[in-house]
Amino acid sequence: MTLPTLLAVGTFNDWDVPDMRNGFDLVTIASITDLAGLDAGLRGQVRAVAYKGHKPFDGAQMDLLPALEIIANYGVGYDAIDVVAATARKVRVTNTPDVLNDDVADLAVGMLLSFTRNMAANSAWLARGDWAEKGDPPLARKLSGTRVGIMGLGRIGREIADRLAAFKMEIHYHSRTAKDTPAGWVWHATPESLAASCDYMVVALVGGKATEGYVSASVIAAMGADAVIANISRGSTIDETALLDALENRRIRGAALDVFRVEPALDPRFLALSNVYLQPHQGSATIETRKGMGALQRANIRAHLSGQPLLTPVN
Ligand code: 8YV
Repeated sequence: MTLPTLLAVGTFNDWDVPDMRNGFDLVTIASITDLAGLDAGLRGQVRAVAYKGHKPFDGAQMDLLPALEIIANYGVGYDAIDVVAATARKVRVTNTPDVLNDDVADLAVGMLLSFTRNMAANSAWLARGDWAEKGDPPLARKLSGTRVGIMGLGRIGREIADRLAAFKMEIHYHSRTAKDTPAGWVWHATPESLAASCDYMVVALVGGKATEGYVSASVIAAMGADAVIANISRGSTIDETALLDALENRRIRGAALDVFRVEPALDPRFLALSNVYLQPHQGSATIETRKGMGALQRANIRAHLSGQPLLTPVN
């Protein structure tokens, strides 16, 4: 019996590979940009793609895989995949929602605390010997009891809000329509209204065209000079030039960012700032969650190939 050909795109963890070989003829490439270089005969066999990456996967690339039936994305955000092009080609797309909610929310809270309590600078202070030499570092700023604004109260936004509610924070949020929330959470009809009503704003929007630059220059301008922005969604959701201008000119207090418009070669202007706390896109990056994401990705592929309903379909 010939096994279905699975094309794994991206660098997977060692624990993913044995299961990708189990029942599949596995072909691997490091990046979708390597696809055209793959032998045409081999490309013609590929029925499923396990996609891990943030580079665009478009219709022209799908056309290089004439037997393609499913693209299973490793990640909840599938903005790199042209879903319209996939649907037009009757190619199913899946993602990995929910399994990473806790980790992304944990990181959002951790970044807010790290930023506002000066944890990176204080650690460096101690490591340099400044504690003994100069005494205590400059005082930090408080998180508990302040006002947070969640931009996008989807599954991850909700997990972040639930955690920050335990920090006795006043919860404000913006989404298209008001949601069913605990009493006292305040819905804002516009992103500007949210920005004007919080001390800390956490961006938890989905990525893609619809939310590109959603946190615009006018939204950033609506934030108070003492306000902090955090982003764990996609770099594309914020007007990055407007954000950099605001940070450089101290029109906002600071930013805690896990995502950037260009990754990993982020805008070097970020590196010159002292009012930021930056992470290299680590939201889902724990062993436990990455194992869960890989398992869900493969479960979707197996479901499709055995004629079962997809677990987490996108189209
Ligand atoms: C990435 C993510 O998938 O889930 C998402 O949308 O951005 C991440 O979990 C991860 O960086 C692997 O590419």
